[in-house]
Amino acid sequence: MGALSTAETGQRERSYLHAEVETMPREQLAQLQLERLRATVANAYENVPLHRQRLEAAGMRPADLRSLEDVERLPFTVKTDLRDHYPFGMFARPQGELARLHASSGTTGKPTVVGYTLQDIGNWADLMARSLYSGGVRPGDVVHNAYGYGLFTGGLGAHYGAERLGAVVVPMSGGSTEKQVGLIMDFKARVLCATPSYALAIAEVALQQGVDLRKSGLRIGMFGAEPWSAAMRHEIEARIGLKAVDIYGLSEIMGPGVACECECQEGLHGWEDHFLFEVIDPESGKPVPEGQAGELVITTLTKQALPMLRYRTRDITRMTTARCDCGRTHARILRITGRNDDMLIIRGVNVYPSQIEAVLLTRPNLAPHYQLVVERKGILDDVRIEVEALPGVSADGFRAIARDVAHHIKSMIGISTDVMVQAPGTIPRSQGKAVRVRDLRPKEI
Ligand code: DLL
Repeated sequence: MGALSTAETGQRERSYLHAEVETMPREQLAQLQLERLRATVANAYENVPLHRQRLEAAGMRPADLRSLEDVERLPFTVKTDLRDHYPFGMFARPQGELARLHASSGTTGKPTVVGYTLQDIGNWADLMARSLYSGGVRPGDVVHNAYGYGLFTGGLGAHYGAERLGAVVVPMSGGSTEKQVGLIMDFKARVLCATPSYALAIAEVALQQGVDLRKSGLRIGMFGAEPWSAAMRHEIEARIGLKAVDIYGLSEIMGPGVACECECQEGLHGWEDHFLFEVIDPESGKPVPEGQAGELVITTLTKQALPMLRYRTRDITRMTTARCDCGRTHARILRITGRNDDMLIIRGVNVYPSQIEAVLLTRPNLAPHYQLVVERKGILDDVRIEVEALPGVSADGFRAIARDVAHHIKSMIGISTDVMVQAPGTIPRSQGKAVRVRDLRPKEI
């Protein structure tokens, strides 16, 4: 029999894929960041007209960066910059030096296109391999990759990382859920890569086929690409019988693997040798004190084809540089609460869907599937929560659940909501990023 992994023995492991850099003292890490920041700003200044114009307008030249704090003097970059310079206007390398393009389709307008040189792809594979390893994946593990392949960065990002690590990848992509279940069982996958909502959908289809994934070989889930609450983590861990690890990333910066949890599961290590992280007040643009919530801003430090200066992610989080039990020195992003764009203002109260999710998952007789429907009633916004009862609950039970949920949302979040309990299987299941909000408010013109 092979040696038991630490996940099985319950001990905390201290082993790293890139030990030297993952445990580098923070002063040394800061020095490395400063050197790389200078090179990145030079790359942006010399090769991207938009960055040059903005840097000149701010009176900044690459040589003016004397310390890491000087990053605050750099102008921000936002998503619309990429759209306004569609498709390749922000690339710092000519087409002949590119190796790959990815794109994300927004809900409106043109997609956001991102490009990579071969070296960018190599760094990405390294960071994804590091992320998978820190989550507990090991060479030789069968990795069932249910992130979508294609223009979305999830599929190919996880694929290259798993290969780089020496794992055995099953390039499944999203969809054909019944087939996914069969292959997970037959190939004895140890690792599942998927969005958290799709992982739940796979578990549900498995049960319908009479397969209990808790009895499968799955031990680790590398879940990300959408916000999910701690309560959702517990739900998934209980239903599939694995350790659910949070992984973060975005295509504008690279793709998955910008930050990832270690086996301590107490925040996601942001890989600071390749990225510079800041948390700012979204209103004032000024940094918030460490530990306070704000918008995550990321500067790439090694990207050749698409250097990004102070990219405003619109993701809301907190960061800490406190030491982690795993021994890694890289700062941690604490769970992404949600995106600025997804924040609902209900009767003056700011609410993220994940806060509502956290309450829903504590209530009995509810399935972990929900949607929020936002409507305009007069001049006020109104939210209806559509949830699903577990199989076997009676119609009277539906009414009792609705009252119970409304009561708990009111007392925990402070908003009054309509709760609509529906029959099992009614809420659409996701195959990638779940749609949590249906916004029926009239569009502003
Ligand atoms: O979702 C990359 C990715 C793929 C990350 C697979 C993790 C796993 P985009 O499609 O560009 O890239 O979407 C990026 O998704 O700004 C966040 O709002 C959200 N997001 C990504 N990971 C997480 C996470 C990929 N772990 C956007 N928690 C980001 C919460 C996440 N939100």
